[in-house]
Amino acid sequence: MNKQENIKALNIMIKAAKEAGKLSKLLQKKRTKMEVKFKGPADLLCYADQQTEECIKKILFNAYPNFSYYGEETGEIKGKSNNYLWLVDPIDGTTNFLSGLEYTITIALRFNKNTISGIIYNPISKEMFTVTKGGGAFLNNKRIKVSKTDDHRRFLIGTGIPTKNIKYSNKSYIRLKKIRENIAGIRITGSAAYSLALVACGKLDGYFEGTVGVIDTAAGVLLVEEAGGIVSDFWGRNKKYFEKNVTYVAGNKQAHSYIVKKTNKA
Ligand code: LIP
Repeated sequence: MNKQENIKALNIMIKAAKEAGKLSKLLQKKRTKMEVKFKGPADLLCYADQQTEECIKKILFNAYPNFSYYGEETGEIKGKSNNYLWLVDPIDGTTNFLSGLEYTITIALRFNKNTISGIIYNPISKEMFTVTKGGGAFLNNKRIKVSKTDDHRRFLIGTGIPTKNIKYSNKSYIRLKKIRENIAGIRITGSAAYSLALVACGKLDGYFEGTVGVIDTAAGVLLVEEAGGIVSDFWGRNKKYFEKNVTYVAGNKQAHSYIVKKTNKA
């Protein structure tokens, strides 16, 4: 796919996210009447997840009927093209959504397992984060960069407390304590995608979380990298590792190395 074609695919993702944003906001007004199922401990599923994903799928398949697809609720749909794959999380932050809080919609396009473009949309704040590989990261069409904060006492760092694999959670509390010790503050947005987007635009200096899937993070990882940031696993290793062990550390250079250093002391 050349640059033009990648931009065309990005515009389809933006259209799908905006339609899904309108629908999910309408559904959020009926959240107290919605049936909620449990996919696992603190891992909620509701009617809006499925309806919003159907809305996105329709727009993506209309434009690219041969691409493969993997969605948080639908799972895998093999297309004629195995090279191109959509990754879709229709509501990242379902627990937030069901409580009337902000959530995000995230869509990424992969070519041969590499993310080439993606979006993260917060329909409540109307923040549309967009990114193409080699084309930079943007918020509402304005170029964004990670923060320049280099004094750890000023760091504001995002995270999430794991729900899946509770057995890991003790370590995550030790990790949180180590990282929290000498920084300005910790923020839990409830959406891995939104936390990565906030790092990319410099509102958070760094972010770390375990047990979050590539569907939540693919677009956000490219966004942070195109905004001049660094992403690795808890041990500072590259994509081959963080997508397998689903542990993520993202940030500007200083915040990233600070978190990895502290993580390894946990
Ligand atoms: C959520 C992640 C969040 C994590 C939650 C949950 P979901 O994804 O975005 O970072 O802390 O446990 O995994 O389930 O709302 O798509």
